[in-house]
Amino acid sequence: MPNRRSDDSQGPDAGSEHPSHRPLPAALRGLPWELPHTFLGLDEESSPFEEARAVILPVPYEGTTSYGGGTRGGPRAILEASRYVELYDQELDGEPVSAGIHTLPAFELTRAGSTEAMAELEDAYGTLLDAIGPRFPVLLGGEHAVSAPAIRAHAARHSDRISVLQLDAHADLRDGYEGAPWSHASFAFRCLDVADFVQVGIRAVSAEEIAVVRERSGKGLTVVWADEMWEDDAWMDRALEALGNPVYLTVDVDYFDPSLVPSTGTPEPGGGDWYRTLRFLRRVFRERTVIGMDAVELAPTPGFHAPDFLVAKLIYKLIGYRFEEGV
Ligand SMILES: [Mn+2]
Repeated sequence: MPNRRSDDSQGPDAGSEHPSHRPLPAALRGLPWELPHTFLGLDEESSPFEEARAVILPVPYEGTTSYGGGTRGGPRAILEASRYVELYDQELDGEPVSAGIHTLPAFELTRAGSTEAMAELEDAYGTLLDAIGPRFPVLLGGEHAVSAPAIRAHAARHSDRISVLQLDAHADLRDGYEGAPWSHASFAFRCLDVADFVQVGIRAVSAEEIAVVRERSGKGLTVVWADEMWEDDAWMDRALEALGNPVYLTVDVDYFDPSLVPSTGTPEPGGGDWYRTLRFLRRVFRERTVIGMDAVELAPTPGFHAPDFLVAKLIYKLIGYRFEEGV
């Protein structure tokens, strides 16, 4: 049973069962160490790779940020916050952690340039996919550029054309941005040749991008604008109808309203809320096969951890939805 030292719900005697840090000599294991900096604070013994059905891959890459920076600190802040997420999920009436969640070390990508770094990531992520088999990969960014290599690696391993569900304030359909073809503002455009897209929550696009939307609309590209999402839930049906199978989910945290997640590089008013978003995503995980996901663009604000916690809890929720039958 996965466990962590801070979970005292098992009573005062649970101390003897607390997992210790594997690399430590036996004589040091009982000391009051802090939780490991892994997802949920799980240590190696309670979340071994072999038994995990989900793997967390931190990719603290930031190369082409255009406005506020800081996404490099995203993965660490998510892991830090995740240590305080309750393991029991009231909505699911279970502990999604029982699926097994293993946190991998972070990828440190080349600084030779964004094109080189993204080529390196596509290669490394592909190797990772081959190695993890049926496990569910969860990439923690980092800027949104990192989603393109991940999507391309998934697409290369599926004979059916994959669908990408993109939760985002921005369409990211620019053909390059500020001279960088593999920019955070271009990740979706870089994948249109290998995947269909359903974009939800969009509320900031350029004239160049709206031309792409109009040209491709209904032909592998569907946009649910943020202002369509408030009257009723009809947009959920429209998004699901457009969504193929299998699905890769990319969550740019600026999808959420900045009142919930102000800690991001390019915040836009009028974004998604918590319960409506969860309702939609639970349907997605029930009605489609989600083969991988990422959460990107969190730029933590020092001393203000609510947005970090929201992202950590969202990821835990989604892992719960992914393995719902087994919760
Ligand atoms: Mn965005």
